[in-house]
Amino acid sequence: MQQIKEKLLQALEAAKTSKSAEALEKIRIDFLGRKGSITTLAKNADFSKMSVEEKKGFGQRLNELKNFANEQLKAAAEALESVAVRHKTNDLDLTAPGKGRRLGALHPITLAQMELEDIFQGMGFSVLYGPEVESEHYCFESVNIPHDHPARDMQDTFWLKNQLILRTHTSANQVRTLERFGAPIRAIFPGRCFRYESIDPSHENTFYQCEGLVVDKDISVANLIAVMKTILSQVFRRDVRVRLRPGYFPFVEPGFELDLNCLFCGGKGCPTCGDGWIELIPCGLVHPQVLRFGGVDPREYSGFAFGVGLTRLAMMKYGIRDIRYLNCGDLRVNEQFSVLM
Ligand code: FA5
Repeated sequence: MQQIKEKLLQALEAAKTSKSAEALEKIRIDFLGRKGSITTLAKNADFSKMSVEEKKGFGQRLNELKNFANEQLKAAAEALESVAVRHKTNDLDLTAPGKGRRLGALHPITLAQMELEDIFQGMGFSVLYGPEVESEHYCFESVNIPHDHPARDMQDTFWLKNQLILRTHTSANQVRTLERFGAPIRAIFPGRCFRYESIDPSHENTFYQCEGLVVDKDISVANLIAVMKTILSQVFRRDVRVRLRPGYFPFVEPGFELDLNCLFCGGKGCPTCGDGWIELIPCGLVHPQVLRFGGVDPREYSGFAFGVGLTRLAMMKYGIRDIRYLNCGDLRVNEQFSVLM
């Protein structure tokens, strides 16, 4: 029996190196199976030649041997399993590519919008948001663009089936706001606008504007220009060249276009700007008819309004030459701005 015990231990030791469940099963069969050495030992014992005491002693030792073999096999199987689990869960493969965690980044337009909101709030403006799905009335009629007005052609529109539209400009909030809050008012309305446009480096069908509206007593073009200058110097934090030229919008009188000297080409002309100037902030004094539509008496109040091209402002500020990068969904565009969060 002692010999069998030693053989069993040797076989188990050998099985440790092979680390396979099959090797253990073979040992079990070799020792405890129907023809296994322990079973055969019991079968071949000649009990007729043994005294009662000897029979008793033999049976006891045989049982001890069987128990010993079973325990050893069980322990070996458990050890094998825990190694397998460890390999499955903790396997360290130094050649596998790393799983880095990335920090999120705000979109450059969001960053520009947050900055504008901060600057305007610092000047006492409220920040209001209007609906992107808008009625024809607020988008056009209330800003003095009736159904048959040629100015409707300036903004090609997406129509929904229910006669609502995707707003083409944030000016749609002017009369909404006057109706709700009356005068005096000082507010900006940043948000997304939509136009059926041919896409090029400075035109998208989905872009952002930031409208501003000031209505109070004795508001003049001087107030408008002062606010525009403050905004641009704070946004760009350096001297930028601008030009003011007459512009036509039915909801302002007089109306202007404030253009920014292109920061990419320094005004020489490039694919982003065309002729060296970027059309950035159309503006003007609020047309008396718009005040009337909003329930404000133009004999008592006057005002100015402007519509910052927020997407283009973000492009200029962050050096993005082509507007198409902004909506393309390529995270490499955003990731560059994570440090700015
Ligand atoms: C307007 O939308 C007027 N509502 C702005 C306004 C407000 C004038 C208040 C007077 C008083 P315009 O169509 O020019 O104007 O657009 C304003 C700005 O939005 C442009 O200068 C430009 O910076 C930006 N913009 C217009 N269309 C696009 C486009 N397709 N893609 C990117 N930016 C655009």
